[in-house]
Amino acid sequence: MESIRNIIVLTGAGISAESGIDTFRDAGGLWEQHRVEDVATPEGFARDPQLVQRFYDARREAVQQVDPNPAHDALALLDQRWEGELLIVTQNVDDLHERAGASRVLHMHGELLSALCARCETRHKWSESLLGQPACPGCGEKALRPDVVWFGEMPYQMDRIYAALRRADLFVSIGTSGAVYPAAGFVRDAREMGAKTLELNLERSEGSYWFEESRQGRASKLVPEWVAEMLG
Ligand code: BJW
Repeated sequence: MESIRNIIVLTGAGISAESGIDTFRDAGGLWEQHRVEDVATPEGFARDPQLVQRFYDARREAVQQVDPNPAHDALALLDQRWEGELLIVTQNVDDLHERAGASRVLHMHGELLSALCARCETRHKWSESLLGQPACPGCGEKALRPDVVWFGEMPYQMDRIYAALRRADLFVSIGTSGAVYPAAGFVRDAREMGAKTLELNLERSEGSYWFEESRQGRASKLVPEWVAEMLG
């Protein structure tokens, strides 16, 4: 541990599962309930905006009813105590890392509690429904969409993520299936750039063989254990 100063943590839906938020690809997950092409692509939104707005309205409402779990709490503690560099890159669109008290958080797939104006491209904090086509507070156009990254769109702040990967001594992946790029490729990038790699997941992920170490179990158990090791 002594050689580790800069840490990059990637989180996915599995870290929020024990807070009561559905994952995507587990049994009963969101992609069993909805067709990805319909609700998570720009083409699906163009075809049926109301369907997509309803899908995200329901999730925006649900996320405001749940609380962070011990895995979010442990990462927030690491954020508060770790003196080296730390970046928590989350694929999650919930705000549970922040509500647990973490501040070094980057939402690469956007945020449920934000709306993006398709006209003026401004992002606005948003906790209400988008179904009734409210006007953009910036430009006044009725062009607000969920501020999330759909398939075929560029995730947020990739330059900042790759810069952190280049500096990282340790890359830790938590609760993600490794099915979606570019996040699924970060482990390879991190290894090539010399970082140690660790996976914490309920089961081995699709890219598990790329990690030097993989621990299986619930995030609410594995993450506090790992953070305790790091903080000694
Ligand atoms: C627990 C647990 C517990 C459960 N404790 N663990 C062919 C090859 C390569 C790439 C492509 C390709 N064809 C197309 C692409 C690109 C495409 C892609 O990856 N497609 C794949 C299907 C192959 N990617 C894109 O289009 C991305 N953009 C892009 O590539 O731009 C170009 C570019 C080029 C070069 C550099 C950079 C960019 C955009 C992807 C956008 C993804 N969007 C979504 C929706 C966001 C909004 C929303 O929430 O609705 O993001 S899809 C969905 O998947 C969501 C998630 O963030 C993402 C990842 O899911 P995650 O988090 O891994 O969840 P699950 O459910 O899959 O896994 C949960 C895991 O937790 C499981 O392993 C469980 O076991 C575990 N678990 N309970 C611990 N208690």
